[in-house]
Amino acid sequence: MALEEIKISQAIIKSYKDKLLNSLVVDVAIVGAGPSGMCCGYYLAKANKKVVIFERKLSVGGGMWGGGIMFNEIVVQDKAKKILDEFEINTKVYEKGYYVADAIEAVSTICSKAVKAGVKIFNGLSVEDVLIRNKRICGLVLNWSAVEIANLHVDPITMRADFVVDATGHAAEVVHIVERKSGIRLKTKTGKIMGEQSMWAEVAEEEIIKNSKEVCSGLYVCGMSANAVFGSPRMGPIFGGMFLSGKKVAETILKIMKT
Ligand code: 48F
Repeated sequence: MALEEIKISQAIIKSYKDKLLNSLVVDVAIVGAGPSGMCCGYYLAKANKKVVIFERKLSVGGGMWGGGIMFNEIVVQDKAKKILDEFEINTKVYEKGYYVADAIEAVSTICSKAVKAGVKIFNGLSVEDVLIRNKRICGLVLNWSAVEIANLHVDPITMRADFVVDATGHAAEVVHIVERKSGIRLKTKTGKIMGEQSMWAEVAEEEIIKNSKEVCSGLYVCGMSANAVFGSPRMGPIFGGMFLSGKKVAETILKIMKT
């Protein structure tokens, strides 16, 4: 049978169109496919929720591919090792309480498990704004990253979600948009984004768990975004907090959905 280029194009266009149309109204929309966002998505999808992740880059994985200074190994502590075990990611004991894993195995496995659990990941799409109704964040405004990079004057599209998660890492981009445009008081001590503090792994890994929560009605933060918004330190290439944080936000949202 001869392969027809037009059929190949039709197959891609039709199936992407269906996937996108089916993702315009969801339970949870996550911005950023780094370790925390993918982990959050996995636990939500495992509980049969409709979840999408929008990722600016072509690649998922955020800051995890490069471990520390591009030595592609990650470190996790006791509490988080259980999550890596659940994902069936190999770990080795480095010293008591310190485990190492291959960064490539970690990114690719978490992504695969998340997608197989039902998460739809849209790469190459950037979130440039939010929908706010009655002071609740209830959707996202999307454009191709290529449009953003080329600075083209092209209007975006929108999607709705019952819950939105900012998993954009150090930049906390979604919360910045809300702060800049809405005047909504955030649930931080100051009511504003408090800003990330200098590196202190132990404190950062403790605080990220309590910071992983709702920051204003409808909008949750997980991963490094949580510490940036609530004024906690960064932690460097220990990734346990990222997984635990994504899981905590998923569990929090699931609990609210049940009530
Ligand atoms: O930065 P990132 O990996 O966030 P994370 O899950 O993990 C942080 C760690 O990688 C590391 C660390 C660990 O100790 O400190 O930094 O908190 O992934 C964030 C993802 O969000 C995407 C970005 O390309 C990256 O892949 N992203 C950021 N802004 C947007 C976005 C946006 N506006 N729209 C779509 N994607």
